[in-house]
Amino acid sequence: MSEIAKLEALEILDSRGNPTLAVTATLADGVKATAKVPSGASTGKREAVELRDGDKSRYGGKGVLKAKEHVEGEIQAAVRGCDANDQKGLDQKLCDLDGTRNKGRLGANAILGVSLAVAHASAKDRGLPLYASLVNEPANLLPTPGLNVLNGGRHSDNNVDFQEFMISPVGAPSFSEGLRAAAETFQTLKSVLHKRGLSTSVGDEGGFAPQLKSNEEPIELILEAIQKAGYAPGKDLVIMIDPAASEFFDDGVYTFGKSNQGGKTSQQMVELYKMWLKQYPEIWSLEDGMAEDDQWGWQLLTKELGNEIQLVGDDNFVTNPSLFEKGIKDGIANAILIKLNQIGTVTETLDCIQMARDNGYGAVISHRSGETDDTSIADLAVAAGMGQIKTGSACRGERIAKYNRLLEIERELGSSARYAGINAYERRKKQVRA
Ligand code: 2PG
Ligand code: MG
Repeated sequence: MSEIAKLEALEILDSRGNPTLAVTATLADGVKATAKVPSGASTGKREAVELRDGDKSRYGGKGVLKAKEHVEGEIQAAVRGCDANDQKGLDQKLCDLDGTRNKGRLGANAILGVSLAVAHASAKDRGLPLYASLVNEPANLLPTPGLNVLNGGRHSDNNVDFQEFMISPVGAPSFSEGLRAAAETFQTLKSVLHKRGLSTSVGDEGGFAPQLKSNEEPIELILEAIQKAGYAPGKDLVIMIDPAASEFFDDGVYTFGKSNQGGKTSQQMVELYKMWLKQYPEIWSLEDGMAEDDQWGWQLLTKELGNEIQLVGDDNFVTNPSLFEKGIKDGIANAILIKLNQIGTVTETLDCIQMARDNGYGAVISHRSGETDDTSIADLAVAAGMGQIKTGSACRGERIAKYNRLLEIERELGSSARYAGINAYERRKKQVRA
């Protein structure tokens, strides 16, 4: 048994320049590990609570000194002496100690920092990489990445309503070759934009964020870039979209406010997606196509398109096993987005992934728009073995850190490494045909 001896927390900055927590766990034998907590912008209402100080004289109220105090005070006192190798026991203890349903008392940032730092310390203590120590079965599947090369919505100040336009190198033979194809396409997209006199400044997740004429234009530009980079759209690289529709849904209407293109009902949104799929068969995944509170719209979307493409639930499931279970029963989506800080512990995150697997759902491991150089999600993606990750574009250090970690894991696994490639996509198509 390796006992937890000490917990320390530090208020650091995330990629948007807002405070977040770094937690360091030290074990009795001196082994030490640190985890840094991410932070979202387009958050689901039912996410676990990120505790902020609310003291307007510091960081506009966004400081996390209370969460730091909780880690070093109450949490440390409760978990000191606990077995670092018993992640489940630790996470249960953290949830019980908090005592609320949404981790609002101690803060999901404090709790996740501890949960993840101890996971790292335990791995180190056992001489295992994190991806191998998180699960019992051998983990050797490298995920297919979705690179968010064009940013809109809450992640940029351009006039594109939809938040993320991603490219996914499904046709590559390996993770490293896939990353290369995506990075080359990203560079080509830069010159495509540049030639048209469009801005090549980037948004929060490293994708370009130009002013465009419509919400379709990003797709056209990306398809052009894929081709110009020498790849086949729909074969080598496919498109994944995250409109983050909760962000522009109000009073039963989806309003395209940024592009000033009016409003749509749920039914009309489904019609729009159907039209896009006809026009752009390269689209194979749609995340948060409907708002978290639009249950009827989600059911309609799943009924109409669930047999054709991947439909990922993010804001509606918020990596919460009970919400996800209900969503599955209600026939919503066919995949889930997985973000550690939406739920706040490693164990509950792994439970959600297991639930996806058990129910034939896909699972996409994801970063947040506010990130640090922490690379835990790269290891989590390999541990999960579900074959998909999205962690931003091919630039910005906090995004690249995760892709680079996956390159390291691929090298470390050597000949046993497998690349998910087209598999997640094929699996869905097969399910559909069956
Ligand atoms: C999303 C995420 C990550 P945020 O909506 O999927 O891309 O954004 O972290 O702002 O919630
Ligand atoms: Mg999302």
